[in-house]
Amino acid sequence: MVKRLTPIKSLNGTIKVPGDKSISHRAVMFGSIAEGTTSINGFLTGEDCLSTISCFQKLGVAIKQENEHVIVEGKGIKGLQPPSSDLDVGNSGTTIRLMLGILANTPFTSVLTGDDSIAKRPMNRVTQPLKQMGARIEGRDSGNKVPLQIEGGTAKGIHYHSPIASAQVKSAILLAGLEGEGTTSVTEPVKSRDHTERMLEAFGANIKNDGLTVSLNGGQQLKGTHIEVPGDISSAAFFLVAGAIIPDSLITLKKVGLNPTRTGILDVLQDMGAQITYQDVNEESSEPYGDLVIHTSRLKGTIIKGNLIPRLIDEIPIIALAATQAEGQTIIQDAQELRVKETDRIETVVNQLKKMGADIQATEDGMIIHGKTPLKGANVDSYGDHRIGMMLSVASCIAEGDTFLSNSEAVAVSYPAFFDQLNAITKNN
Ligand code: SPQ
Repeated sequence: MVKRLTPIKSLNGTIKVPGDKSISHRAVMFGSIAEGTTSINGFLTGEDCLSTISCFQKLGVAIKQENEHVIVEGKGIKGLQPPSSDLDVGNSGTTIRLMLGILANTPFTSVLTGDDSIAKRPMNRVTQPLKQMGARIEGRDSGNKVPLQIEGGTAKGIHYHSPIASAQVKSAILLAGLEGEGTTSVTEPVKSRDHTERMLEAFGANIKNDGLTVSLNGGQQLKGTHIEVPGDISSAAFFLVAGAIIPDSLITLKKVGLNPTRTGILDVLQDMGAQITYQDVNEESSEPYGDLVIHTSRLKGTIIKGNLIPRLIDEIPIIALAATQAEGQTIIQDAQELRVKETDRIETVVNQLKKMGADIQATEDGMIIHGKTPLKGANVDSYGDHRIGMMLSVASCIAEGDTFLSNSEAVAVSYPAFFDQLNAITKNN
């Protein structure tokens, strides 16, 4: 769908961002292999998380979803049944990679497929270690691409030294180890988001954290629990940047997840000069959260690299837009993982923002942006990538003239109410 987007004067109001995508996926998955009932509040009803529900329903799990409330009736991993048709993960990398870890311990064969974007994304980052643990996995490109066929058994514990900082890799291996034999450890080069570790503990598992290494013993039975999903900071990011770069704006974002492995965007925006205030922060719950207030701010360029990258990897498209409105140069490096997301996010960000007049160049592992440049309306494309679609929509707010966004429907992958919420706080007089 092509959506016409018009410039706006300011944004003013309060937004309850949707539930965290990473946490919503995990709540359904862990509830499905736990024993007993799991209730989930604040579940993200985006397409990706609905794909997770439908895959586990196909595996025989009783799951009832009503808007943001989900009830999962888990019967342990042994309660999973052979699926009668392919497990379609849609656009969701998290669904396929974590599910592969779970299926490494099921004594039946499953076939996993996804959309055109998933068909391009590398799976050997999880299939290789899972094969080392004993799973039999076949697929296109030697088990690197979907469709993938997996036959599990009892996974054997390994100590895996991951070449990349990836929560999906870490989680897939830990999930395989949890239901397998012996001790499983994952060591990462830089710490990735730790929702799996936190939530496994909430489900009663014993996890050992030692610097960059996470370990667990096999044969631990999860017990159903209640999960409150905080707002997704990756979704809040679009309004944080919108609030900073659109004149005369003031936005309050309610109950945003503030897990330190995800808050790199706040550190970077503050470093760039954004005025952000925290209110009602709750650090006691297993996933911290709080309200964020952002005002229009004068931004300056910055350097984003190293350990910071995994803490803001999904926010780089919208940070790049912020950088076009910042004085001076912004350099983003060490972010080569962007090339294997829903699109090659280095190429799509650079190509689409260039069409709107940005001074931005791609590098091997990031981009260089010079600001501040006025943006102009253009024909742009999300290429089916939700985060690119939302970034371009925020860009259109400050552009001169109308913007036409192709494949705008992609935003529903993680933020179905994005356009409605943007319209609700738009002030044009
Ligand atoms: O699930 P998917 O498609 O991989 O989604 C993305 C996103 O932008 O929403 C990445 F494209 O988020 C990943 C994130 O980049 C979600 C995730 C998780 O929930 O574990 C971890 C990150 O990926 P990775 O490869 O670094 O583990």
